[in-house]
Amino acid sequence: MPANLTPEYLEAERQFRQATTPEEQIEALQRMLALLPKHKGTEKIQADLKRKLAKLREVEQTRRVKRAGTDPYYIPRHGAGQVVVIGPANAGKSLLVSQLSGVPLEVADYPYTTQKPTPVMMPFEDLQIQLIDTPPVVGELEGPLASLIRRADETLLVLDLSSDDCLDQVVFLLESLDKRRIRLVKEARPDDPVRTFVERPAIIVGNKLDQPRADERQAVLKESLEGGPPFVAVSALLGEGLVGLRRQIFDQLGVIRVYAKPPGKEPDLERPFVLKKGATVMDLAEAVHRDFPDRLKYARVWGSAEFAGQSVGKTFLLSDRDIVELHL
Ligand SMILES: Nc1nc2c(ncn2[C@@H]2O[C@H](COP(=O)(O)OP(=O)(O)OP(=O)(O)O)[C@@H](O)[C@H]2O)c(=O)[nH]1
Ligand SMILES: [Mg+2]
Repeated sequence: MPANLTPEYLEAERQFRQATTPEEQIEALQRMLALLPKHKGTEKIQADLKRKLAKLREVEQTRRVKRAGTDPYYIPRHGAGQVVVIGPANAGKSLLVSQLSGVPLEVADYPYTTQKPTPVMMPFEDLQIQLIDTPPVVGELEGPLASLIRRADETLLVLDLSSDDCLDQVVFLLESLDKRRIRLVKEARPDDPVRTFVERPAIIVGNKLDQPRADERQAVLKESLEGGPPFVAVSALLGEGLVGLRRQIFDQLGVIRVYAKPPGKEPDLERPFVLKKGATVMDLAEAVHRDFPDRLKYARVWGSAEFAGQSVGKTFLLSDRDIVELHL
């Protein structure tokens, strides 16, 4: 029986052959599997794809375990989320990350100051968010950095508003990301093997707002990025715009903080549970203890509920900063 492979499938197959990293290979295989017409005639191809996928995942898994600690581009996630900071040379990435985190980093007015990805923690209210400073993107985006961006929760793309090149730079960078099948967006949809792209929430940061004509350039940039990720102009040097940027970084992560309150006791406001936006009382129960979901009867919520301490069911949608008492 003929397999009747679609053009989309053949395109995914081409992507598989051209993939340069195991992550890209896995992604292309997943897409091939999703796009493969499922009938008697394709059973052998299906089995073959599944075998290849299982093999690659295994290789990738051992590679990760081995590389943790030795591969500078493999950085375990810490805190409420992982945010990778990319951009052209000298844009001020390191100074910005340093200002946001309070951790001194090497900053200099020549390119390639930063040689390898450097993770630091940025305090935000009662949370810590991981920021990763990276070496500049010069020319095409390289595989390891692309993989880092895919694994991370969010990307900050930093541009230099003191340079007339900033618009060309962002266009070029977004194109290089496109070639690696990554799209930076305002609100990312979950990864779907049928789609050729992965989406990652991002913020485009125009830095060096203190420089002459930076204002004009930021206006142009803002207009041309309309419909894409949010744009924020800052001066890392003067600390201008950084309060808003921190908030924006948190907002783009798509997480909420929830405080658990044992019945009859005060809530633990020191250690929020970090959950995905859209999480329910049930998701919190799972995060608190693996026995809780089965035993959960109802919850009381302070914050987003209609009135303080309102009793709600398991599917109640939680909001940032809710205080929740789980009743078993
Ligand atoms: N005027 C001004 N200068 C800045 C600002 N941010 C960074 N700089 C300067 O720009 C130069 C480059 O800063 P870095 O933070 O090293 O830039 P980078 O993007 O990390 O550079 P690479 O690591 O080489 O990619 C330094 O001289 C900084 O002092 C800013 O907001 N305003
Ligand atoms: Mg740097």
